Amino acid sequence: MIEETVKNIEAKAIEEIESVSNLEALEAFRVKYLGRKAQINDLMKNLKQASPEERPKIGAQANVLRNQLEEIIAKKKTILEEQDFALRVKADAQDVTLPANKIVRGKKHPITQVLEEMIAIFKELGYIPVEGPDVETDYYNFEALNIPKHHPSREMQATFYVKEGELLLRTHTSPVQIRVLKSQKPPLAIIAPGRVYRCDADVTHSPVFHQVEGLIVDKKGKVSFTDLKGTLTEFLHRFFGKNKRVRFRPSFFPFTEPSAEVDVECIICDGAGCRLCKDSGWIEILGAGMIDPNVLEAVGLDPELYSGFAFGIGVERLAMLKFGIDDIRLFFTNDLRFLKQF
Ligand code: 2U9
Repeated sequence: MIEETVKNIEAKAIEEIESVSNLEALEAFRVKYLGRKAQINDLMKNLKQASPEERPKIGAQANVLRNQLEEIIAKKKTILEEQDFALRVKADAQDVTLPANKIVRGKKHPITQVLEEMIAIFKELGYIPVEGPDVETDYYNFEALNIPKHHPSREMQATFYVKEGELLLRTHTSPVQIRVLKSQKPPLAIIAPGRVYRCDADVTHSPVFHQVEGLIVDKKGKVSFTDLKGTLTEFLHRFFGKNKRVRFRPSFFPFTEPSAEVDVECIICDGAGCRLCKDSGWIEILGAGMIDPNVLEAVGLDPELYSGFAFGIGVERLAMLKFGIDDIRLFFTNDLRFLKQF
């Protein structure tokens, strides 16, 4: 009778364990066969009614059954846990051969690129970059540079005034150099890169643009006009290539005497003549000259003891020539279709 019940429980359990397919179902199985309300417990209750001779037999059989059920459950648990682990590994798997997400990289603005290249060249030639304020006084921007009030040359540089006749947006970076000359003793070789402002706007003029100006001052006789020619020719050769011819023409600036304008062989037609160079074969690229004695006096240097040269270069103009751009406004409208090309 008891033996039969044990066999039945065993058979049912073996049959049922087959369809247990996950750990929750296994727990339900355990509760059903070994929990408080399990049939195996009824067997133990029957023990009380059994005769003293039969009791050990029943007890032993119940224990064998309990051990058997525990073993079945433990085996199944191992199988299910392995299955579970395999499934999770599969679900978490990363395909390391997939291509990585494309990294969108920003680029430097073409003006920044050209500015940095110019600064690098002048640094190699021994010049030290200096900076100064965008808002300047009339004195530093004009007076000290030999451009007195009401002088016609002020009209060459249509000025944005912050306070009429007193404060203005610098029209060139020359005031930076005036500040250095007033505070440091020569010998000095500096460049002043930065933004400048002029009330002017068309395809070749922007109200905000960039300049690199430069200046060298030493004891009189140390730097000559020949040094100026050599320095600027070297700069242009490094920037545009050694094959480009360079020429110097006499010119006038209030802050230099004598003065020159410098042309480079046309970048587009290589000197043959085209629309850009107006069939001349040459492109005007920068201005320069020996520092005017009046400017040296203004910063407290005796023109009998000191001399030097200075130059001014428009960065946008160089960038337009380098990249073949015919409208300066493209640099300032921030159209990504334009900017992405550099
Ligand atoms: C000091 C003394 C002299 C700077 C100079 C030029 C000639 C010049 C133009 C180039 C293109 C301006 O950007 S542009 O339109 N500049 O031609 N600039 S000499 O002379 C100085 C500067 C500072 C103390």
